[in-house]
Formats: sequence, C-alpha cells, structure tokens
Amino acid sequence: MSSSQPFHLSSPTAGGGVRKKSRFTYKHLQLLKQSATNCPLRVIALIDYDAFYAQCEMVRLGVGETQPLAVQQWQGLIAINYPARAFGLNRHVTVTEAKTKCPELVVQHVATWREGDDKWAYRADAAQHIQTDKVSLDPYRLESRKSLALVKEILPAPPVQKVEKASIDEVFLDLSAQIHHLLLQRYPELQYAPYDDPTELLPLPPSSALDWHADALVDLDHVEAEDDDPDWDDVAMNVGAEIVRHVRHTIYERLKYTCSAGIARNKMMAKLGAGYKKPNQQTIVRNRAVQHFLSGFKFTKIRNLGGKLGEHVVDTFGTDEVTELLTIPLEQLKAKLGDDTGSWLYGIIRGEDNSEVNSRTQIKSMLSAKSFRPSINNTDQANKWLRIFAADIYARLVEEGVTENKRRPKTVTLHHRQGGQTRSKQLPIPQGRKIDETVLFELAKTLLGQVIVDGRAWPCANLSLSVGGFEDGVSGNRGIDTFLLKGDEARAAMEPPPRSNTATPNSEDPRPEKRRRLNEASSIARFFARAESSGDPADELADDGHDDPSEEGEVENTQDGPHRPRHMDQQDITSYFCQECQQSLKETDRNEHEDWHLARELQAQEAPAVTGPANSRPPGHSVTKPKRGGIGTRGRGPKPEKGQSRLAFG
Ligand code: DCP
Ligand code: CA
Repeated sequence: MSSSQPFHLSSPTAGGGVRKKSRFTYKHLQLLKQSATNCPLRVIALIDYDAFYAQCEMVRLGVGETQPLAVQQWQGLIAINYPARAFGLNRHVTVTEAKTKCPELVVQHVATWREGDDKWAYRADAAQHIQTDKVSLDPYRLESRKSLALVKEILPAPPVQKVEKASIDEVFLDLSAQIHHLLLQRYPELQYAPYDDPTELLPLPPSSALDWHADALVDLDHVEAEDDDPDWDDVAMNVGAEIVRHVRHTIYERLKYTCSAGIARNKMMAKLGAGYKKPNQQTIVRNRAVQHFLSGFKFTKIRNLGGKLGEHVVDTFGTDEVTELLTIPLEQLKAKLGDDTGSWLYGIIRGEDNSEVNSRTQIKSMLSAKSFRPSINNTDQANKWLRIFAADIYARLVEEGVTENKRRPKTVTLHHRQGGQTRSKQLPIPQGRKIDETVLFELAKTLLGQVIVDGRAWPCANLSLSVGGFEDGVSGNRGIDTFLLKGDEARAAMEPPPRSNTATPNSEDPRPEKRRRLNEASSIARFFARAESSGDPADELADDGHDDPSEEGEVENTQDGPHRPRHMDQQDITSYFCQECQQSLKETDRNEHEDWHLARELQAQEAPAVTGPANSRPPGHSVTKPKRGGIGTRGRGPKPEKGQSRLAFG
C-alpha cells in the first residue's frame, strides 16, 4: 500500500449514491491511537495455537509435520494434531481406538511427577502409574511463556503493545495504537487534523482494492457489496491482518508452531474468527461483515452464552438462533432478563463488545493437586505428595519471578478431602523470608498437621496445595527492608505476623481479585441469583481463562462447620447436588466430578486476574467455562477443561 495514491473525493456508497468523505472522523483516529474500547476503527486479534500440546510434543520430539501425533493423559487423549485429525481422531476416542484408526499414530504421554521424585519427567510407563504419578503441564506452560515472550518481542513496546494472555494457548492483541501509527505513516494526509473540529470527517482512503493475501475473509453483510470502496475501518483491519501475519510467521520461524487467528473489531468477534478456519489460517471479520458472520452462529456459541445464561435465554425466547433473537426489541430483552443482562445481550448479538485487552493480567494463584484411588492412609504417604506439590509450585514461582522478588504470594492453603467433605487450612507465608521448596513443604506439613489434629484425616481421597494473594515486588515493604536489618530487628521482621495461623474469611481475604470480581458482577448476581456460583462448563467459545466459577462459591476458610465451602457439604447417598454446577449428580460420580472442579482450578491458575471493565463479560455471569463437553457428557459429569484433563483414575 502506498501513500502516493490519491484520495478519491467521490465514491459510490453501498446505497449507490456518492460518498465524498469517510464515515470516520479525526476524533475516531485519535481514539484509535489511545486504543479506546469504543473506537469504531479498533482492531483486535486473537491468536490461538493449533493443537497446542500436540505441537509442543512434535517440536520436542522432532517429528515431521505430517506425522499424526496425539497427547495422552492416563487413558485419554487431550490433544490431537491435524494430521491425526484427518484420520477422524478427536478427544473422545480412546488410545486403543485411535491406534486402530491410525496405526502410524505417535502417542506421547504427558510428563509426570512421580511420588518421591523432585522433578517431573517424561516416562514411558506413565499411563500405568496413575497412582504414583501426577501430571505436569510444565512443558506446555514453558512453551506458552516462550511464545508469549516472542509475541511481545515482535510487537512495539508498551504502551502501544497491548497483549493479554487468554489461556495457555491463546493471546489477544489490541493492535489499534500500532495501526494508528502505521496509518499515519502510510497516509500522511491523515496527519493534518483540523485544529478546531475533531468531528470533521476524514478523507476517503485510496479506492484501490485491499490485498488480503491468503486470509479468510468473512463475507460481507447482505446490504454491502465487495466492490464498494473500503473505508478506514477496512484499511485498519487490513493493516492488522498484515501485523498478525507477520507475528504468526515469526512464531513459526522461531518456534515452529502454527497458529490460527481472528481479526475483528473486538475480542468476541476475534475469538469467533480465530475458530473459523484452522489450522494455520487467519480470518478477518470486517465491520461490514459482522452481522452476516454472527447470523451463522447459534448464540450459544458466543463467548459467555454457552452456559447457564445461554440456556436461560433459550428457555425464555424459545430459540438459540442469533437471527431470531435479533428481532426481539431491547425493551423486551430487558423486561425478561433484567436491564443489565438484556442490554448486554442486545449488544453482543449485534457484535458489540467493548471489553479491554488487558495486558496487566497476572497469575493470581497456583495450585497443585492429586486425587487418590485408593485413598491414602497416613502422614508418610501424604508428605510424599506434599513434597511434590511444593516442588511443583516452587518451580512455577521461580518462573513468575519470585526469586528476583518480582512477585510473591502471601498465603499457602492446603485442601484435604475425605469422602464428600473437603477441609481447607491456610497459613500466611512469612514475609521477608526467601520462599523455596523447603519453606513451602514445611508450611504444607504444618497445615496437614492441623487437619490431622482435627481428626478424620484418613483415609484421604484428595490433597491439594495452593499459593495465592500475589503481590507485586517488595520494594518499600518489609520484604526488602529486612535485608537491611540486623540482629533482633531482623529476627523480629522474620517472624510470621502475630495473628492466628489460620485465616478466616473476615480477617484477610487472600484473593482481592475475587472480591472485586464478585462486586463487579453483583448486578448479575441479582438476576442470576439461582445460579450465582454456577460453573457452566458448556461454553464452547469461552476464552477468558480468568473467572473460574468454582471459586465464586468458595469461601476461603479454615474451619469445618458453617463456613465450609457450600458445594462440598455432605448430601444424600444416592445423589448429591453440586452447588457449583447447580445440578444433581449421581453419588457414584461424585469423586470424579469433584476432581473435575479441582482440575478447573488447575486451569484457573494459568489464567490471569481480571481487571477489565465490567462489560468484559455478561453482567453477573463472570465465569470461565471449559471449551468442550458439558455436564452429563457421556453420563460421566463434565469433561475436563482445556489445560487439564480429568484427574480421575481410569
Ligand atoms: N486441553 C486439555 N483438555 C481439554 C481441552 C484442551 O488438556 N479438554 C489442552 C490441550 C490442548 C490445549 O489445552 O492442546 C489447548 O486447547 P484448545 O481447545 O485450544 O485445543 P487445541 O489447541 O489442542 O486444538 P485447536 O487447534 O482446535 O485449537
Ligand atoms: Ca488451540
């Protein structure tokens, strides 16, 4: 594209008339520079790695690009590369079925921690060691970080760069500010903004057709015609496509991973676009194509509408079609769904989503867990696992910059399950003291000691250790001061805070993020009072890995009795009601189901805290849902969420 092309002063409009100016103003251009979420020229991309774990294994093992490969976890397959998908393989087939359908399939089991070992490893016999091994997703986390770092390296530095990790293999980019820069560079005419009137319309862009290379272009809405001259939103999208193509190309060059991408005016549309054509393709949803594109979807496929909210809307209006919902007036949506939800839905089915790409997101907690079948029966056995948890969490803390004092968790929590009852114990991590595996292990043992003192510790069906309450840096706080203290002062500073060694929900909430989310979501909580803590796992297109609904009903608590997390209360013998899913489930499925919730917590730890605007999700429906499967899938409770498959024993 060259800036030497003249601006056309007149061009046909969609209606066949003559248009002399752009629909956009200098003000809009200014908003683009600021990456404003309400800018009509905004360009957002979602990059989603193809068959991510499978690609990680292909690169690690050095297998050829056409070699079918699947990643195994215990008896299930959790990632299947595209050559293997050509044989009809998917996550639902067993390892045996997969090998029958595709005899040349390479099956690689995920890495595991083994009881007694202090490092995860790839083991040929992992699948047979479900009782003594614990899955490690570290290899994929590492690759995920590596590629995120690369994306950040490719793009201009912040604040122009706005990158949000959405899950282990998805990243949102707000390309607006960068595109603004490129537009002004390529079309210097745009630089001459009027002094007095920012609402003045921009000149039209050159009328030459935009080159979309091999990108998948979603068809335009019916009232639009391809031969209409593009306006600046199309040009911006085209520049965005060029940036994303370059990013994807570089990722492939440097890391040998292919990914797909969606490019559109907001996160929701970018997400839908990314899934449109896979693998190794990018799809552009121009503004003029939004309505047409959306009409092809059931609204239950839209982010945040796959779960309870979507079901409720289907029940209320008797349809799951976007096109039918479009005919319902705003007032009626509000009357039936409440003002907030009604307005949100009205906008979302019209492709409106002003949620921000939030680059400040960070991990809020880390959890390491294991289910035991059969249950474990003594402290020695438990301690072996606590040591693994401590090592696992510590390794991740190191990557999070704990050793350089970049970030530091404040609390450590042990969850212990016996039968249907889970108890949690929590301790503050002593400030001003280096956190290492030993510190974490000692704290974990202390917490286990507290569970044992309370009685009913054995047999134990599940143990997990988590750290949370992350704080940025330590400069100015006691942490760093301590290094400068000597003698008694230093010793005093190293003491744990002189309060009870178990936190209560009222003393210190170790999860400020959660509190904020709950507040943000309070409006929907009213509407959604019945399903307030619902974790609907059926949203195929959920992309925000942050709002784990399993956390919403959870009380950070160290006592049994009235403060026990609601969803873990003992229920009757033949069936029980999972408060998180708001579903009655068979008692026989209970363990597996609860494991699944734990697995989701594991996934949540991959996800950053939410600091986006309240409209980044449907009001009060601040949830993350697994991308695939749903409650009752194959009659075995929900399927595991991406990032972790079920922990159950096969
Ligand atoms: N994952 C998992 N269990 C699931 C779903 C996903 O362990 N039920 C893991 C393995 C995937 C990774 O998360 O490789 C990313 O999940 P995606 O849903 O993005 O799936 P893929 O990347 O494997 O495939 P696609 O090419 O469809 O994105
Ligand atoms: Ca993927």
